[in-house]
Amino acid sequence: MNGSAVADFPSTAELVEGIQNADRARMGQAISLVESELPLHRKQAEALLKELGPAAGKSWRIGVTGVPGAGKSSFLEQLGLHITREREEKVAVLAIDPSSPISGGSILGDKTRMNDLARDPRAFIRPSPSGGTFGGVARRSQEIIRICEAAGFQYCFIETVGVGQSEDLVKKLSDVMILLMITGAGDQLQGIKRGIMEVADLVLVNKADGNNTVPAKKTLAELRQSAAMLPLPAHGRPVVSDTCTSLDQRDMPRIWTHLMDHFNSVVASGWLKENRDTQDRYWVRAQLNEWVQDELDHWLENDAEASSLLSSQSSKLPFSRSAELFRRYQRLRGTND
Ligand SMILES: Nc1nc2c(ncn2[C@@H]2O[C@H](COP(=O)(O)OP(=O)(O)OP(=O)(O)O)[C@@H](O)[C@H]2O)c(=O)[nH]1
Ligand SMILES: [Mg+2]
Repeated sequence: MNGSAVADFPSTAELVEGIQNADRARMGQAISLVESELPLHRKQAEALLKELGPAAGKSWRIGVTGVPGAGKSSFLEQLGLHITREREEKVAVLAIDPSSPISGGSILGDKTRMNDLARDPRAFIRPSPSGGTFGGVARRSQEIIRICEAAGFQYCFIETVGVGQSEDLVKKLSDVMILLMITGAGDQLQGIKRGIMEVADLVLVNKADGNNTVPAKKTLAELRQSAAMLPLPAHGRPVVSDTCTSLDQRDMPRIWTHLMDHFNSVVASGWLKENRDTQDRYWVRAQLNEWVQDELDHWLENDAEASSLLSSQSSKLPFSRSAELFRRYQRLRGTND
């Protein structure tokens, strides 16, 4: 782009039109726009999302988590193909990766393991960027989901990449969480007792095929015993568990029924709407926190008095220095706005 540091995007109207036609290239540009941290882009992103607003919010959002190698990508490929081919509906898959340096390698793997789905005209796959400490996809997932919804994708799957904090994030983006498990992982059952099941609405013991069919059923039975001792999830519906294989489509109609039963129940109880409102409040605060933090950092680095107080060699205690900085910052906020 003429060597300029600011990448230019098509006009908001062009992006809106492209998204409404589910044009992959335009969707990609719109996602890059909302991921951008430049203030100029933020303004355009705000305008774009406002335009998309009325059409957005109409998909089911489904989080998929599980230890590395549990088969999340393979499962999404099969369930995704079930939706696009059998049901003739549209599917978006996003990967969330808050710890990119560790799991960057699996991103490429994800691409290869969703080969057929990636080529399907009814599917849109957005892998997580492989750099950065808190990937753009994670930071702007809410907005990316809205772009997919405005493009008519009825189902947005969000795959966690890596373990740990990503479950929490994905839970805050999803209406329903699927936990994929595998046999022979005793520590996973320990994990269940410690609370990993608390994030899950549907638990599937994957790879229940060939020689592993019987062990998978045994794992399912153990899992049900453990689950029976756990408190009910917030929506009040007991966790559903089953086995499945992600080698092909054979189990997908059954899994689909589990999912739809869940949606019917949480829509009827009013929980889904309530949960989305709670999630929206969380994301508003998270976004605000991020901007205020950026502003504060900018001030600390660029205001001469602030940076000298920060790096003060004086005998003042850190607590007093922060208190003074905070008073100055408040004064600044009071006079500048
Ligand atoms: N036999 C069998 N193998 C499976 C099944 N699902 C996945 N696999 C295999 O398990 C390996 C890991 O599968 P992935 O789908 O990449 O697992 P993942 O959970 O997405 O892995 P990460 O993204 O790296 O965390 C691959 O070699 C798959 O072919 C299954 O249902 N049955
Ligand atoms: Mg994967």
